Amino acid sequence: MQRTALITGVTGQDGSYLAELLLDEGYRVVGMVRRGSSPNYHRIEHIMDRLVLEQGDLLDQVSLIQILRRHRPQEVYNLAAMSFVPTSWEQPVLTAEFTAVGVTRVLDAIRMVDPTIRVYQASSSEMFGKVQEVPQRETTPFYPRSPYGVAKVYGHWITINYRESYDLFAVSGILFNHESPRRGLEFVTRKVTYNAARIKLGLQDRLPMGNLDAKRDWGFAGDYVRAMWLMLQQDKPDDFVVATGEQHSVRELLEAAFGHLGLDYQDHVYTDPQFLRPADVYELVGDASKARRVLGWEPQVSFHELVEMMVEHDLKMLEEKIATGRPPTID
Ligand code: NDP
Ligand code: GDR
Repeated sequence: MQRTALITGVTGQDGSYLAELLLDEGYRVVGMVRRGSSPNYHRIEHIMDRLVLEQGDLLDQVSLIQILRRHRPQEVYNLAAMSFVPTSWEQPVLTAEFTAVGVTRVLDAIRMVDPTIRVYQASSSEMFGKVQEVPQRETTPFYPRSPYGVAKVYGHWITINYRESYDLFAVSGILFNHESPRRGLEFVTRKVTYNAARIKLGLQDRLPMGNLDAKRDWGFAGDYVRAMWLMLQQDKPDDFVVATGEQHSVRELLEAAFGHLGLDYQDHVYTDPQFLRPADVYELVGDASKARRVLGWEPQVSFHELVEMMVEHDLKMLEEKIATGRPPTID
């Protein structure tokens, strides 16, 4: 019998890659979307005819229950969240409603409609924040450094608590930063690759940035969604760190992206205090040996391949727009 999966956050970076993977695996894929004043489907346009879209919101318990009742999925992937860290200082309460309490709403809906549904919660390396151990693994204590990180810690623990309280098959993937040509423009990797491409094409000359010394463990989103799926195919529910184990600074990211285009980032980049955070996470690097051992998961794309993939995508996209007389910006 064909399996059904529900993805919350299907319009986001990870939602779009996960939807592709699940369709390839033969699932019927239901995507939950928010109603906005205009549709925001650019990341899933190419698979729209194969998806079932349902309106719902993490703030609205009834919408979650109704979607589960209507489609009776075997698997739920809760990827929806307010995911941009700086915004979490601007809107800390809303961030908590989406990113923290929203998880409880999803879990409660599952508990009420069908407690045999398997559920994946999108936890984050931001929970490690001011790191207590290097590299970070499943047992490393959390020390979040933003309202977003704090909200994710709540989501992580409520998932574990519902697993232990109600015997749900509820798992939490502690994913380190993962990027792609579909990454939002405000995140540092895409900001760098998109603007480097614009500078290469003479569309601008300068790029304001924040903390260039911050270090991250960056992988490819396409690789990471496979780990999510694998976690729900196991015999018992458990939590996993998903990371490459390699660390690079924002400065190295700039060198790689601008260097790929034959540019020197130092000729173009300057520090603008508006991109510094009230409290930053200075370094993250994950130990994914448990995911390797239990799930058989391995990242396929290296840091340099990832940066090149993103730069090439942005350059091509901008060149096509210029060639066809369209504004050289993101639609
Ligand atoms: P995006 O920001 O690209 O996508 C977020 C998604 O959540 C969008 O589809 C958005 O919908 C949806 N959403 C936001 N608020 C609500 C709401 N109230 N109700 C319903 N849907 C909502 O994030 P990513 O794809 O990068 O990340 C996916 C998940 O993984 C997030 O939970 C994120 O916090 C987490 N994560 C991400 C990592 C990364 O490096 N990418 C690392 C670790 C964790 P809309 O299009 O309408 O805005
Ligand atoms: P992060 O990602 O906060 O790790 O959260 P982001 O790409 O925004 O920042 C990474 C690091 O780069 C530094 N930085 C800048 N960041 C941005 N956005 N813009 C800049 O100009 C800039 N200059 C330097 C930041 O200070 C930071 O240290 C992402 C999100 O996807 C979360 O949802 C997810 O949980 C974590 O990754 C893992």
